[in-house]
Amino acid sequence: MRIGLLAYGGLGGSGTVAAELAMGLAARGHVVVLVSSRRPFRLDAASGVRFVPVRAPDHAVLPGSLYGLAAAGALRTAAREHALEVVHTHYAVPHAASARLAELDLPVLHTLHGTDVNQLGLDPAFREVTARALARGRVTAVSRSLAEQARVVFGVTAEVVPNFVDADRFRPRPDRKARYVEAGEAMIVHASNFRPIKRTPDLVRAFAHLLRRGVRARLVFLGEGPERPEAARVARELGVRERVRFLPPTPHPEEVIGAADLFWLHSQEESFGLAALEALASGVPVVAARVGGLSEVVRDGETGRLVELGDVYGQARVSAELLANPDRLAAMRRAARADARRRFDPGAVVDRYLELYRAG
Ligand code: GMT
Repeated sequence: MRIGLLAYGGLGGSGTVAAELAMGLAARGHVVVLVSSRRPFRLDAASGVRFVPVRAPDHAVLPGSLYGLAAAGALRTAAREHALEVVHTHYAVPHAASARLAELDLPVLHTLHGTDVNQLGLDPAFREVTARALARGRVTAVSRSLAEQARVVFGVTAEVVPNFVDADRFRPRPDRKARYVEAGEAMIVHASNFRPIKRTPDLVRAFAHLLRRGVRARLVFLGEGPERPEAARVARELGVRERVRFLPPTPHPEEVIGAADLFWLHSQEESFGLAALEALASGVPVVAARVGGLSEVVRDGETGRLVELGDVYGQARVSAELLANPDRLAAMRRAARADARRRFDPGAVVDRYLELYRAG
């Protein structure tokens, strides 16, 4: 098929999913055109995916950049020039409306990712126009939790097609642990875009509690974003800065995540938690706040532990318990990897999207 994807680029999870899907489709011989604000971080230049940037001009008369309109224009041009047969948008605001505005005479599938529904989707500026655009196509959501929110917010029925992980790439890498921590120390990793919704300063607070329990550990932050300075400030304030390491974003997060003992998240909201899934596939149990779709990804007690939102003591306590029990941790590591492989296989997800494209 000739498939057009419209997604945000950069570091975000929705852009990562779109890039991985694009590469999976291209590897099966489909022609894939990825229209995006920026080149997705993980899009491999050798994948064969054609990248079309959205150019949103600034003009003195405009109140701001008209990204949504420019995305419609780029999509329409791409559809014509590449003879697209189907379009698949990722992240509904503004991409669902952009696809409608492009007036494509093609089947359109929309995938909802998270804050496009429960934050931007709730904004009166976007809600109705997005709901009407979604109603014109088929809709999927990355978790049951998000599909339920989409029903309430947009009045749409979304099929759940979960995110997926390449378990050959995301695999245990214990040999790399010595690069990040000293012998005898536990390695805890968090990877994100450091937006306020990720509550990264709370992770530092939880880490300080962990150290107070006598656990020898280091917290490795992977990524970049607005709250990174605040996380560093809290680490200094709590006297743990020298045990917290900040690493820049990398197209190869698997090399860091796979070396860890635990992966931490404490997001305010998380429709799925792609980084958590990547940790599980790497054989790294996840300790996280029980929000959104995370309980669909992490099996509490089997592949990780979930605590109540805001319970930074709980985050530290359950982590200390796991780290103090090597047999339990090893069993959880095995269960995490096996479960991720079984339930979030890329092949099955690519198959399902192809069925939806063909169904029109
Ligand atoms: O919705 C967002 O906040 C942004 C989005 C992104 O582009 O990073 O993240 C969402 O989509 C990811 C991929 O499906 C999910 O893994 C994230 O859980 C989800 N983020 C939130 O729900 C906060």
